[in-house]
Amino acid sequence: MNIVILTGAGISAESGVPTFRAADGLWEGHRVEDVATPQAFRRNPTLVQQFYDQRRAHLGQVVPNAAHHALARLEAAWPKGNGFDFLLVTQNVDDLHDRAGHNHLVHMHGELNSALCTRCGAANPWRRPLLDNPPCPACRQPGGLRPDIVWFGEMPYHMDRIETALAAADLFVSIGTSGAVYPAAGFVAQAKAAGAHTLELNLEPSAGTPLFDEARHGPATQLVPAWVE
Ligand code: BJW
Repeated sequence: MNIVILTGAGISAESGVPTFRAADGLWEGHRVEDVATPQAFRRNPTLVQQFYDQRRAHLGQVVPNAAHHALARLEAAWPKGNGFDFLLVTQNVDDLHDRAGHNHLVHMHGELNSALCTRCGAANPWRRPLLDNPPCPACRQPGGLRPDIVWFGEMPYHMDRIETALAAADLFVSIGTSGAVYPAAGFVAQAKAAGAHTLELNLEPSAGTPLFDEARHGPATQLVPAWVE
């Protein structure tokens, strides 16, 4: 029995991390699409570094919620090997799944706690501001570090591992995502084509709801523990 779980911003909402497409999804008046692109970074690197520096700092004020903990319990209890596998794919760049405790987790849109060197390509663990243009810890060159975030038009991470897991999935569960951003929005169709049962857990019906075999709507901190137990 292979399970693939996809999470989005909705799972972290009740921890106090804002979602992207809610009424409050603006950052100081900017749409995410205006700060989360390579073009925005070229146009105004200071603004984009500030956006991510603030969000990285905010991680210190939030903790995993009941939904993150329920998924960690599920992974710990899930048999592995001999036809059983577990993969948690998150679109989130926060570290709340990591802190809840996972060994089978991929961050497809990158991580706030990582800095990518545009000169040598190293991904460096990173907790401090990037605004001051610190040198890369790997190559020592200054001024090349950017947020290790997959922006619009860039290739998401771990696609080979995700596609392999989807092709073998028996169960696909999507939690707290609007289904507005590809390629993640297409995972339900890929899992279904592979013969998986598909379940959506989201606050409200999403763009993708009709594609799922089953949908349950409500807050993640209630839906996810109830589904896991
Ligand atoms: C709750 C809740 C609670 C609230 N409980 N639920 C035209 C057509 C098709 C595709 C494209 C197109 N034009 C361009 C594209 C491609 C583009 C794309 O999809 N654009 C769309 C806007 C159309 N995609 C890309 O460019 C991607 N790369 C790519 O495609 O490369 C080529 C490729 C080719 C072939 C194979 C593979 C790749 C890259 C996408 C990068 C996304 N980056 C962002 C920002 C960076 C991260 C950051 O700054 O933090 O990632 S965008 C933003 O959206 C962020 C998120 O991860 C992502 C998804 O958002 P999410 O998580 O769904 O959040 P929301 O806010 O939208 O939804 C929250 C949901 O939770 C809602 O439904 C609520 O109801 C719910 N909720 N509270 C449960 N308490």
